[in-house]
Amino acid sequence: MISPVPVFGQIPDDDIQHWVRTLNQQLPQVSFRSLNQLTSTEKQNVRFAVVANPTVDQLKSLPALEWVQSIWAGVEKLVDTFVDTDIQLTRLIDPQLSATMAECALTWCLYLNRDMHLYQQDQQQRVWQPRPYRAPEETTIGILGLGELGQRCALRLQQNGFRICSWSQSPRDNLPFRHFYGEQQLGEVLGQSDIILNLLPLTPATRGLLNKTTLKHCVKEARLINFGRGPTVSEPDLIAALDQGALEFAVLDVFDEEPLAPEHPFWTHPAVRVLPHVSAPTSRVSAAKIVAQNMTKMIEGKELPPFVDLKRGY
Ligand code: NDP
Ligand code: OXD
Repeated sequence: MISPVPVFGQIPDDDIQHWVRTLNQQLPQVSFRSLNQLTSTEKQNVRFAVVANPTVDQLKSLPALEWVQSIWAGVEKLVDTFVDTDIQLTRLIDPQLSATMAECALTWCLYLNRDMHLYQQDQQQRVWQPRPYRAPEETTIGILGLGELGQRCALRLQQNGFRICSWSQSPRDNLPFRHFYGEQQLGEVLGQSDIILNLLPLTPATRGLLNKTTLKHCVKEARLINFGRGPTVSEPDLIAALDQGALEFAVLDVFDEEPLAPEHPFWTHPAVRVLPHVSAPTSRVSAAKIVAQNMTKMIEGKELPPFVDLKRGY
């Protein structure tokens, strides 16, 4: 019999309760509970936990913790907490999440490609100004980060006629589009992308990656979609690039500070669309199935789930 598995993190209590119920339905042989329902003796024996952006204090209250399953795909905060410990971390890899992200990427790429952002600006000025039609085949989308989400987005966008190029840490063979890799080739991908779609994880190497120096490689009036993490893009440098017309528009779902502060200039910038971190919300039902599979692997110990490389940071 394994000790109760706490579910906790910085999400509302109601959400925790929903997760607890869904996980208990998925895996009835395990007792999932919210952290505050565990006695102090039970906390001493906890080996496994399910978390959503937990605090360091919550994690420290579980001295025997060996493995954590996050219900989020991004792990930058957990990596910082776990890098000097023996705790293993599994992040959410869910085909449903990738499909949701690909749907959102397609939505916004079509929107930008058909100049809907410009027509919205025209409407505000009562300007009637048809623009020439541009087919997806005439537009190159540069995808930064070709992981679980980036690959799914690339295929969905390509199926829809867009030209794709991608950029990641390592070289790739046999892709149906051009791939670039490493710091030295970032300029090449930026230099041919009409729309840049950021799906990089936040690590020391990707923090501030899109800044006044690297953004200079962008084609004139390129549009940027940031669905990865806010700090990958320097906010002041992005605003400067938009103000100078070097970039035409930015669709931002992620920010340095979330929620975005009411006084933040992005809210009112005419060339920025603000989204409240909604491009790919976790589906509780599909994620709970994945958590249950990973938990079963951990309990049986025969085949382990994938662990995050804490040194690499993603
Ligand atoms: P993966 O870990 O599967 O993929 C990461 C990709 O980024 C890989 O291709 C990797 O390269 C590349 N990469 C990492 N570091 C570098 C670097 N320094 N230079 C170049 N490429 C790099 O992540 P996912 O696709 O699952 O998720 C990506 C991110 O999306 C998450 O970390 C999270 O921050 C964000 N996210 C946002 C959501 C939202 O709603 N806005 C929802 C879910 C996730 P390589 O392949 O060579 O290793
Ligand atoms: C995630 C996210 O990392 O929602 O899953 O950003």
